[in-house]
Amino acid sequence: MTTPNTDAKSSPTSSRALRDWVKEVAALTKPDAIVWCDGSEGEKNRLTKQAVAAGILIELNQEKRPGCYLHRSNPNDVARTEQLTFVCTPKKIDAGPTNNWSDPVETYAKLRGWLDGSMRGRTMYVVPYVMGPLGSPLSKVGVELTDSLYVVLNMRIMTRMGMAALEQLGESNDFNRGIHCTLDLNPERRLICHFPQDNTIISVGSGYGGNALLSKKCFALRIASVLGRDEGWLAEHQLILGLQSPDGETTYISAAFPSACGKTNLAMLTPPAEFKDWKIFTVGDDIAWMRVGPDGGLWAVNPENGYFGVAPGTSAKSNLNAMKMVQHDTIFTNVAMTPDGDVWWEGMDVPPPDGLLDWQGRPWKKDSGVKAAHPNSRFTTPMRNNPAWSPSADDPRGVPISAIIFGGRRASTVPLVLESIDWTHGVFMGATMGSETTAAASGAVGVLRRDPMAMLPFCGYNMGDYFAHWLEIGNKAEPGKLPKIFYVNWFRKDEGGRFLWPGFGENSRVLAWVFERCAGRGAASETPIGLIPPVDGEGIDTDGLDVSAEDMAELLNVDVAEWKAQLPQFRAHLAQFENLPPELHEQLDALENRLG
Ligand code: OXD
Ligand code: MN
Repeated sequence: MTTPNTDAKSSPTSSRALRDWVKEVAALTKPDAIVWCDGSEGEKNRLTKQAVAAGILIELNQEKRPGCYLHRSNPNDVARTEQLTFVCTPKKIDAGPTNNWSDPVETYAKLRGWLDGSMRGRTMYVVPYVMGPLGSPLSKVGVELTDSLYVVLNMRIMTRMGMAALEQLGESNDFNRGIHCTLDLNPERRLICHFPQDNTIISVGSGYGGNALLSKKCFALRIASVLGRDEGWLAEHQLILGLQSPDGETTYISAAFPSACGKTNLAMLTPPAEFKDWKIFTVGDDIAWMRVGPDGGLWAVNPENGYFGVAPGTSAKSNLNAMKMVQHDTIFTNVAMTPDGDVWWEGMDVPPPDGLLDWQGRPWKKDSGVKAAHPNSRFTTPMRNNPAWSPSADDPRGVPISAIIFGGRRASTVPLVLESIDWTHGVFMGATMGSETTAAASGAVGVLRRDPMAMLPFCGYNMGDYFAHWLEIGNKAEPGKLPKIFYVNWFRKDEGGRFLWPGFGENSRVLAWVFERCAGRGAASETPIGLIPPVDGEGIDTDGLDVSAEDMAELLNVDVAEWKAQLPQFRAHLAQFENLPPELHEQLDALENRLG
């Protein structure tokens, strides 16, 4: 519906607060038109046509990839910009040492200046959306106002968007307010600002997913983590999967890994032939909202409705389900294009055809030494496209979580899998986890950074308080119902730099051990850093696995000297949190004692 104004008569919402806010933002940004998105197929078709006509989307080969389009970003706008991302709380201490902070009054004033008249000559789209299953008590409503058609079409995939959201909102004023304006994509006027006290986000100057699809990192993590702190639940950077054993028993596992460490691959992995009786179903691939349920256990929903996955490295071997799901109704961003209008990226396991255009649309040469697809190129796909999609993703109750896995990219030190001694030790493992950086955020790649619970760029408040909140959740749950906490590392290398573990589908062997531990069965050996599967084969099922006994021993080796060498880093990392809960200091002391 296109309207030049936001009167009750012409807007489809019965929420007066929403009408007033849309009116207020329109008065500031002065768009030529306002379009309220209804989420219908007709709307999708109309907006897609407009996007193609405007050159925002390129239609791909509709025979090979029906419903698929390619978007090429401005080359200066291809990843999250953490240095331009701010948490604007009245008190700086509430943003904590890991967030950029700016004063809310000054920041609002500056942004208002930039937004004034910024949508002149443009359309302002009103995108109402629900995060979480419709009608779930765990769900939340957000509304994004944006001048970007690309954002609207992506939001349509990533969230439950349109009339359903207005229905869920009803007359309420309880919704996240997100204002997004691309301005002129000038990095000098790019800012992603969060005002948790007002449940508000203002993002300007970027069209990149993590900066511009405000439902995702901005609302479902940074703002939602604050809502979770205040309302007693957790908003986490975690996938959720259902693991079905050969007996048909399903256990739900969530897992936190930093960006581009394989969450999407793990969430929908295909077990190898020897493991074909195990099945994996995807509930979510990036975000989990978790709450202690009436039974005292931890229940989780995936607030999203689609996947915004990293394309390079995705292949039939690494993620067959992803290759199938991006076959139709997918928006690709910054991948390479073949002469017949198909897509290509590095690591697809298909040789690049002649005549390829790179992610910027330039002819690409095989030996040029430059990548054809941007390393952070993406696909946006509806979650129902995934052959492994779990219908429990739509269950308003969520799913009961039996295990939480933390992990990162570590070439050394960290064993293939480790189980925490108890919840508090698990929180300590999450608080001190580290990973070598990737291309999902701008900045150096391959540097070890401590990324607590994979939330470093996404926790909207002081991380010291966040750790305390995790401990409180542990106290709130029934002790016997709390998930077990694990730590995995698929990326360990030998001295020559060779990966010791094949990863991908074979990771299901590790999940099977986790499953058995949760069922109170699998064997485990105690070490100073936690419990690991015994090396003698009682632990990880290695039947049919092409990994030597020496490599297996190395993968599960706990080198006390290496761990001792890490203690000063742990101490320095934890020291930055003034209000660190004493339990975590105690955990560090206890680890030091156990290491001797
Ligand atoms: C993502 C990210 O896009 O973590 O999910 O960067
Ligand atoms: Mn992510």
